[in-house]
Amino acid sequence: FTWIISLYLYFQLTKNDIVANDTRVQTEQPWHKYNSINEPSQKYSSKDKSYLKKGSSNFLNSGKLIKKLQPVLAPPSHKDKVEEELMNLGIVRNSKDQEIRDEGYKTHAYNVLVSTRLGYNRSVPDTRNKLCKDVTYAKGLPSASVIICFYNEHMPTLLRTIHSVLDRTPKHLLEEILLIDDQSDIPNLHEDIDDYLKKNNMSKVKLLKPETREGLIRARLFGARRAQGKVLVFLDSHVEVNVAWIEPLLSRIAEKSSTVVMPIIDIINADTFAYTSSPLVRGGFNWGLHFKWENLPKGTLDKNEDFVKPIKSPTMAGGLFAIDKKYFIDMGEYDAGMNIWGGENLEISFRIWMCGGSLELIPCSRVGHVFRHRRPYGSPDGKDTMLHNSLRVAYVWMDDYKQYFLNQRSDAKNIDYGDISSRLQLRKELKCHDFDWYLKNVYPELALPTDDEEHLKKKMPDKFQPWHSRKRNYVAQYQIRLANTSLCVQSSKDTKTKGSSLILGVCAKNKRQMWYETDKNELVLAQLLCLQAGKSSPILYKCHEMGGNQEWKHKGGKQTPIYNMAAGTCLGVSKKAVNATLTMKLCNDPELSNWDLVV
Ligand code: UD2
Ligand code: MN
Repeated sequence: FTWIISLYLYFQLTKNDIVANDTRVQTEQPWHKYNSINEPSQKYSSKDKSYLKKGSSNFLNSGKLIKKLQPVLAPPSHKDKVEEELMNLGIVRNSKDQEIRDEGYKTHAYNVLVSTRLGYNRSVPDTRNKLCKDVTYAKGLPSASVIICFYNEHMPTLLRTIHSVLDRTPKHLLEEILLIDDQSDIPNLHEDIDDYLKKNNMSKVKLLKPETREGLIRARLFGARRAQGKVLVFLDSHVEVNVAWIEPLLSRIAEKSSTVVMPIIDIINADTFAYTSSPLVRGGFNWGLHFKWENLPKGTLDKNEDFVKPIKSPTMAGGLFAIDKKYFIDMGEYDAGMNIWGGENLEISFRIWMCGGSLELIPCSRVGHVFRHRRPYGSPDGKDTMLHNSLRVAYVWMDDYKQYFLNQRSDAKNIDYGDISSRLQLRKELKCHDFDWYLKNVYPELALPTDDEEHLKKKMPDKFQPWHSRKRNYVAQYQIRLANTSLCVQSSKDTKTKGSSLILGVCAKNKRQMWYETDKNELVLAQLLCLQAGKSSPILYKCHEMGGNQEWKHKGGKQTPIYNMAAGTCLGVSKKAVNATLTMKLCNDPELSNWDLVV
């Protein structure tokens, strides 16, 4: 009993720690539930906005608008609680928080304030198809060495990666975790990790460091060559593995050692650390040799059981996969002539398929990965290693088809891609199929570039997010009026100009002041552009549907703060005046950051 009491007290204390100094949050939690002004005691679940959704698009199309945020009497769901907790974790309470957050975005390109406050052992939603729960795996699966390379990773995020593996991998299947510190230059990072592992007796985790910065490809080789397990599992250093993630991977390799298998990569939002399920998509590429996600061929998921069966994939994203150790060695490991980042995923994909193996996605294995908006590091010599590495892929594996790549990359002409003779030799020794065979047998869906596409060869987005649905569901429409004034938030220009700032204007029923809220908590002006939190002020921007800086929470009704999930701050103004510019502020100034939603 005392144990329960102390646990309870502990939670209360840590909770207070999180919300200390923020009286508003203490008194008004949970504030992402809609509290109607008429019925102050009622709770409305943000999740259950489906009631507003019903027929809402028809509603809008017919010119009528939803008049009111209607109440729903549903207890907060588990998902609501998780959302609420993530929201609290993101709150910027003072300038110190702001500093940590800004510095974190610079060094790591994600929200370290949230990540730090999350701690090392959070649970994640089980995103597997429910049929996965009924699958049983043979006894005596091979053991795995999990290899995690990192360069300047944020320590709490890395530790959560490690703990998730330790917590969710059966002991007998985990030989070791090899942590390869690729010469990180954040002061004390290496020592701090080392201390942590020692203090917590984490002897299964071995921290190693090559003599020079190798880049992720040679750092993985460094780890693989020291691994004791029968299977190698590669992971990025900012992931969280899901329940029973490793069994289906090992089981498939045990059946056939020349299958290389991948989990489905779920999405950990870089701004909020929300963990969400990814759709079943497979890996492809384009002629710029950029990896991309694509829909499965028609018919792949016809029957229920197809959702638990391995799915063939022409390529891998690169970060997360399992491979039989002996097969990895026999196959020529990785191309050690590749530097820092990029291209190795297509190289190993082509090689596996062309030289007799196969590459599969395992839907019952899921691992979340933090998808960042940019890569926060470069190469030591400042060169584009992706291009260098892609040239090696093209010249070793693509035969005449490499011309399509070269046509797209006029900047590739004078790049020295190094000596590839040993890789060509490998291809010969392994008696691999040619690239034409690969295209015809593994990836017949890939179209050859047409003249049209030549024109589209402009800069490819660096991105490789699993895509998101484009359908937008509006759940409410209102003006946003500064409380106790007659001033409303409006675009500084028209409603169409990307990047426009927002200002206060005298409230008037025109479209520059008409905000449409979506079921993803976006605020869309005149159904065109999304309100997006910037560093110090919000702007109008193309809706990216990724939540984060376009995700806004409020209580509805009158006198509500409008909180941004990524920024951890609220929508505000510096003064009550026409033309005053909207800013992002700490959420503790009701005079200048409380709003009435006027329907
Ligand atoms: C994707 C892959 C990544 C890799 C890359 C192409 C996923 C989820 N991620 O990019 O694994 O295949 O495409 O090369 O599929 N690192 C080092 N040394 C370095 C640079 C990076 O150890 O010099 C580490 C880094 O800390 C991270 C991993 O390598 O753990 C991958 O790097 P990333 O997360 O920046 O790559 P990502 O996910 O954008
Ligand atoms: Mn990554």
